[in-house]
Amino acid sequence: MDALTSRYADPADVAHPLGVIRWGTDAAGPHVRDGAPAIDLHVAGGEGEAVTEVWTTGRPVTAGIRNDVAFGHDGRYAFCAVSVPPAARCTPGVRDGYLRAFEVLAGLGYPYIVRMWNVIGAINEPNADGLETYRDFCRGRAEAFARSPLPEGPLPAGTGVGAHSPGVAFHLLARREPGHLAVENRRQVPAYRYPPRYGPQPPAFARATHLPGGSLLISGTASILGHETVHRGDIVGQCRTTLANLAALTDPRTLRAVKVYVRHAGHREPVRRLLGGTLARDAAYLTTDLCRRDLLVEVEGIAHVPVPDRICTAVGSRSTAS
Ligand code: 3EB
Repeated sequence: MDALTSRYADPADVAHPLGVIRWGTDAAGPHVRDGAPAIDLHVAGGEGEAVTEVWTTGRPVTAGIRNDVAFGHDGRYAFCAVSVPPAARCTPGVRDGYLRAFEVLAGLGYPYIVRMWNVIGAINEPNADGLETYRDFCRGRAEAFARSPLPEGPLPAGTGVGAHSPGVAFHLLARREPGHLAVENRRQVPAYRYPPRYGPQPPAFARATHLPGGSLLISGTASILGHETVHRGDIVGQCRTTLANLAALTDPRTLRAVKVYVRHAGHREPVRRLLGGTLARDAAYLTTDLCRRDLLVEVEGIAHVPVPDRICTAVGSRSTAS
């Protein structure tokens, strides 16, 4: 009962929206509309790709804005959204934005972050120092986790993709109580142990989070084996490996609220043909850049796994990540 989940819907049709995300063609900072915190992300290649996602547990929500962080909470879960303006280097803004979010979550009493999404403008472009923006972002996020006022806990599941507008936007889901599990993927090295060739700070996220209500929130999953991108330049191979990576966590046919991020607009229909027979029919396909130049496709979704038996729980936590 009251499992945390999301669906593509008009927020007016959802009884108690905890957070609303427009995955669309414009960016708009965090705001509260019709009693729910919301953010607009510029990640769709056109209006035809755009979707509105609504998170809910079915419980009444209190929403507000504090310190430029839009939040909603319902006694068990909190959602919050932040945007960070464009800058020559994003580390300081990302660090400060995450620390603001952590303070709001701590103040509301939801200290356990279970899931995060980061959309990053010019993600593969160099910053003013020649460091790739995604790596610059990872440094800022790592600094924030290292200084976090929140108690130690499992790393959240994550998504890190490009945006068509400059700056960084992120949103988080957090719990009042512990009891969730961080899940890793036996086919992949934990991201927090990626070697230094991928940047000065490894990305701090788990491959999935399992919640006591049974939701399995699966991170953005790509064609990575160990820590290496496989099938460079081969969209068919990348789709196949991505599906196999998902299948190591759960049956990909059971995923809901699926998002498929595709780097090249010309790959969207081929990817839909390659994955559409397996993934949910209402999966969203979004054309946007991905965090490694050689990645062509990334997939995320939510499964319902009452007992997490087939999956491996992580050894990682914030302290092993920094
Ligand atoms: C990967 O597996 C692909 O930086 O939060 C996936 C999910 C990826 C989350 C993040 C990055 C992030 O490394 C990239």
